[in-house]
Amino acid sequence: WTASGDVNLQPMSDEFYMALALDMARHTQGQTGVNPVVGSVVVREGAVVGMGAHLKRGEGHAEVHALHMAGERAAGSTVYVTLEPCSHYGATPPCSKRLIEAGVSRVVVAFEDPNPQVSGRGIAMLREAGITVETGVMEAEARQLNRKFIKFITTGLPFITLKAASTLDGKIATRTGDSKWVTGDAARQIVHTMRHQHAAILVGVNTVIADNPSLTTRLPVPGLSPIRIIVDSKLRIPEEAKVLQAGEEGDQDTIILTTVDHGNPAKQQLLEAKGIRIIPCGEGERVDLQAGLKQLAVSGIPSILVEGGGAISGSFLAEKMIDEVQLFLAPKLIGSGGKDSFGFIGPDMMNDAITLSNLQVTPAGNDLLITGTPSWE
Ligand code: AOF
Ligand code: ZN
Repeated sequence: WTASGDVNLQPMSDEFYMALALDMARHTQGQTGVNPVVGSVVVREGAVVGMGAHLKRGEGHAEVHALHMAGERAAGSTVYVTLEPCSHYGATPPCSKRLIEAGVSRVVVAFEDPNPQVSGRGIAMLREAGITVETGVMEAEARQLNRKFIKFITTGLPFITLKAASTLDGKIATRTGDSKWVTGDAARQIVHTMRHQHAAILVGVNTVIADNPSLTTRLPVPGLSPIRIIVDSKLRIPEEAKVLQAGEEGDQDTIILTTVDHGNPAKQQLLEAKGIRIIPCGEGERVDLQAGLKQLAVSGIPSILVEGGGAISGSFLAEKMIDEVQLFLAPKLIGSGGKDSFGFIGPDMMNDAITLSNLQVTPAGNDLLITGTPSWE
């Protein structure tokens, strides 16, 4: 009966209220753009008097919503926030200033804001004003929840999730190229949730040619559809491809990463006339993925779900650009003629294999979902 459903969590502890703030933040994943997900709870004399979450970039921060709900009762309260309150004038005035003005007594923070514009200044402002500040409460959970924001704000590159769905022997299609379907419904539902939680989804042009996917989010209740990015070095994309048409809501964008030398200016013009953004990056035969990712980050894309196929997934792995792997495994075996899920030339020695840590194994219907973090040192 605790906020997180965890029976081991002490009621009326800092963790109890931080878990509630984290829950609110967790439910807004995918909707805050380049901003973090943040939740806040105001507690006074043993009662929750305010709650809030940051819902959308440009709108109020979590603490502001929570303080607004608390009104006069914020004076003398303890405020829980999943991220250090900000100290800068951004789209909104500093939350630390607002907390000081509200007369709160104590602020409990999960972790310091890695945004260089803040990084400790918010906490310092609060302490200077005589407010007791505690940090590090449920820090690991809070960092995990904002891992995309942390990568984006500290490196200027998007967080890259690699998703693949393969047979137990690591194949994404049979020897004839048939791939419908490797995994079952439950796994595919999780993929749509992943799409909702990423700013963009990326595939290679071969996947567009082979499968003509629409790459939108389709869930029992409406989800957010990511921007669609196609890696297409020679602009081979078919004009009638579904990814080039506006989605049902008509609002998702499509971007094509290509080469400077794609040699097809007429096709480029045609695509641009359809409203497709073309980013030339890389000379010669291959798209320079690193350069492309930098440009995408500058355009305000903090996270990308790479959904294949094998060649693209392989390139991202070979170039060490993956932050997280989400691998669905179907209990099927199709033999050596099948298509590899990760098409890269691997190392000579087993010792040099790409190794995943923080491994989590979750059943998804009849399939398994294995989540891990590659270590690139
Ligand atoms: C908070 N509470 O709820 C959020 C914070 O563009 P702005 O003005 O919204 O500022 C965004 C930055 O503010 C973001 O990069 C992060 O450092 C912080 N986000 N801070 O105190 C919140 N969303
Ligand atoms: Zn703020």
